Amino acid sequence: MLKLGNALKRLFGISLINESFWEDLEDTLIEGDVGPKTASELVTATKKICQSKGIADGNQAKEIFKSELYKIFASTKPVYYNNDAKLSVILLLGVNGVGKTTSAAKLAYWYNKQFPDRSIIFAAGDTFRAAAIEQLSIHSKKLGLRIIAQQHGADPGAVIFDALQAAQSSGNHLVIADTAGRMHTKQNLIKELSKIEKIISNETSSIIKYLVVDATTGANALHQAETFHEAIHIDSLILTKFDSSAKGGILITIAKELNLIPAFIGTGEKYEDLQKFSVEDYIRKLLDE
Ligand SMILES: Nc1nc2c(ncn2[C@@H]2O[C@H](COP(=O)(O)OP(=O)(O)OP(=O)(O)O)[C@@H](O)[C@H]2O)c(=O)[nH]1
Ligand SMILES: [Mg+2]
Repeated sequence: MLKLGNALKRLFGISLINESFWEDLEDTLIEGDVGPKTASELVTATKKICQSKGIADGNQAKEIFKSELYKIFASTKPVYYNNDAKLSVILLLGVNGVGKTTSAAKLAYWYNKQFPDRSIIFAAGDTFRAAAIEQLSIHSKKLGLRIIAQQHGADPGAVIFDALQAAQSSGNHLVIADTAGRMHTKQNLIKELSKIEKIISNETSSIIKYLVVDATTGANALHQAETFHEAIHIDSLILTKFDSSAKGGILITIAKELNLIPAFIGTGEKYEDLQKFSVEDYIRKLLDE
């Protein structure tokens, strides 16, 4: 499934480690979208332990490497909707085309199955792109869920405010809010997100901010996560397009640098193509399967 995994398994498959092994490992990690700094630190730490323990066998080195990987993920914790609060909001954020709207629909499908007695509505918070409202409306029809929308160009904060009012008066429990794809370099757009968050926090403290990140964008995904996290504190990621084309290493770097991991991964375009992210599964696929 993951290109990085294939390369790592091949590399650790050797019986005797030589000096070029460590260079190859670092190159492999970087090629698999692990950032250069993280790759270098991982290799240095693994090499040091292997040398101190006199390990020269690929398979044993793999186990040391694995425990170094686990250390990176040890303090990360994904955030999920739980049905405790009377009203909760999931806000989907991210740059253009990463899969926010699709993920909004997949999440609605997911939580509808998990908590059938909780009612979900959509807020069409992407008022910037002309077709965005229609795109979410189509999902809402297919899923049989209500959508709160205004016209193209309306204030997204006002749409989300409307959705919160509608949810409160109809007794809905979860508002899943789409937003416009923001260029992460535009500070003014990111400031706008703080305004949306303020509107939500006036109504409920149960808000989950998911940054949607495209797994195929590589190093740029770290930059996106850094910028959004600094601007508006992200709770977890949704890593989309984590199917055949993804190299898979970027989430190691994001976990190490920002202490953020995916709550969910998207593995295709259908509603069912959303899975909870599991560190154990990820590391197993990377090194063992
Ligand atoms: N293979 C694959 N494709 C995906 C996944 N998630 C989304 N897509 C596709 O990516 C494209 C963009 O998805 P959207 O949900 O429209 O992305 P967006 O972030 O809302 O885009 P903007 O609103 O334009 O910023 C669509 O063709 C989706 O079908 C995924 O997990 N895997
Ligand atoms: Mg969209």
